[in-house]
Amino acid sequence: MIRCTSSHNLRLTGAALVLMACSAAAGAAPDGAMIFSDLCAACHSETRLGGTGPALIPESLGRLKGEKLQAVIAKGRPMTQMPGFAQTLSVSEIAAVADYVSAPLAKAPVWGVAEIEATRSLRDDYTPTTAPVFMADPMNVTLAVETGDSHISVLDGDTFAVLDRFETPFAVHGGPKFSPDGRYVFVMSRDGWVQKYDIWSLHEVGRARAGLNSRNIAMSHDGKWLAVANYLPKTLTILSTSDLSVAKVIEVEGRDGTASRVSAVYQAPERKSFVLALKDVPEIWEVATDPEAGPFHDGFVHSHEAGMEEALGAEKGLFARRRIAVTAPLDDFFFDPGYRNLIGANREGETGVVVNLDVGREIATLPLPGMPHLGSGISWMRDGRRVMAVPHLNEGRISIIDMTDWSLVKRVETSGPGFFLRSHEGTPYLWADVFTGPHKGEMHLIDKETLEVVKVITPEPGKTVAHTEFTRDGSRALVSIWEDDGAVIVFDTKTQTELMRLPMRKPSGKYNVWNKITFEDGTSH
Ligand code: DHE
Repeated sequence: MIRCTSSHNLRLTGAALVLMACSAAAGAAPDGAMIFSDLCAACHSETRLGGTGPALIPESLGRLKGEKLQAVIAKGRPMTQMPGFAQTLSVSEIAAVADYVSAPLAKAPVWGVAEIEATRSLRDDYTPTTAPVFMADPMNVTLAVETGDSHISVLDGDTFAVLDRFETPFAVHGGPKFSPDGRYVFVMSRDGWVQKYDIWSLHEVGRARAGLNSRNIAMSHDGKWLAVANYLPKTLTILSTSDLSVAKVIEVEGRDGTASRVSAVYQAPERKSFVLALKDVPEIWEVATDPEAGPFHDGFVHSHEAGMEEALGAEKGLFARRRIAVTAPLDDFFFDPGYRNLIGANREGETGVVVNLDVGREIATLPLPGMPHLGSGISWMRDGRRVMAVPHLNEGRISIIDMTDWSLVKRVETSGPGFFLRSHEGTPYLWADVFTGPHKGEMHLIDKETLEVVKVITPEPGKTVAHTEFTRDGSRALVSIWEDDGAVIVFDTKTQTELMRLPMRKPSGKYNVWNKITFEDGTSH
């Protein structure tokens, strides 16, 4: 028997301890898989697909790789269950675990109807009320997502009192989606969990894991279905909003059979459909949410001859699917208010495209260099013409596009790359943040008529200040100090003075019920 002298934490099992200590003594590279199994699997699961802790696969880790990932393993994550392993593992062992979790899974995991159903749980302590359990205006309720400790604060939109603060799944991303009457809200995490919460009862209804790595969710025009765009597996999951049961899992494959991730899915209420873009294949799909829909012809083949639908594979009815070919896969997109046109961009490209959804083809290109963030696009009427504004993720400017002739009206220079843009018909300004770089604490107010920056607010120099939401009447703007010991600041939109500061844990997006369910000009999808 080899006697080893290196000291390892005694939480390791005997077999792992002997193997690791001996491999260190023999100069062999540490075994990341074995260390993972011993120290990490209890929370993140042997499959790496997540348990009480998040999934540890490249799709979920995203930009968290190399030294950054090793630092998280060494130091842990404050305010979470993730401990630091610097005292337990050597530098090379930490690197081995980081390499192990950064490697793609050997086999694509199966995540179909049965697997999703097995995760679905409805709260047995939930009893729906017949009226809101609070006095506040339910239409002015505003949710603030706190990513620092995975909670959502439910705010009274008049007094800003916290009506409830409930726990969410880890790493909520994208806008929560409200039922058309504003009573229920659905929240999605990057690990594919969908949570249903009853705002009137201030109570969670239940949750289900609709994917293993997901992008965003969309609500159908009638509030009956929730679409979940997934990266892993390459599917679109459709859940029933009533009890989160699976209505359909659609395998996402291009016309040539290539499987694809879904960049994002949005509802197109006027069209009674979901519209999604495929990330790995140059196609847009439209999926009907109307039982009377169709026949849906593929955008590739335009034949309206009677009797040709069957031969062309046209689909009818609920969840009928139509494909539209585009020049390059789209990462992100936006619609005109009538949902006739989709404005999309591929983040690597220099141009955006306008796709007319009625005729099923591209009709214009847009000059949009610099990673446009179309998911944050907003539009409004200016001088009788509708214009849209888009921030860029790697350039300090905002592009303003005329939505009638698709010309570039102006590039508004800001002090750094921004992430979110918001406005409201009750304010003459766009509120545009700077998310990265030395000016990350600056919020630009841009006049919607002159397109000039009229004011820059820096509520807390040096801290990230991002994402604005307005109250129902637009008289108040809520802005996040996007830090662990952060806050949501309430501004008077007329005077732009600070009225109040609500302490929060790394607050990200805020979402006002009224603005969302009425598709208020100036709000995101
Ligand atoms: Fe987001 C919305 C894509 C990184 C916070 N983000 C969205 C939407 C898309 C998107 C498609 C619209 C979904 C919706 O609301 O239905 N986001 C992407 C990316 O591709 C990107 C750049 C890379 C990625 O990792 O996915 C990205 N996003 C981030 C972040 O790093 C942010 C700042 C922090 C986080 O929580 O991950 C972030 N994204 C947000 C937020 C929204 C969002 C808060 C909702 C904004 C809204 O007002 O609706």
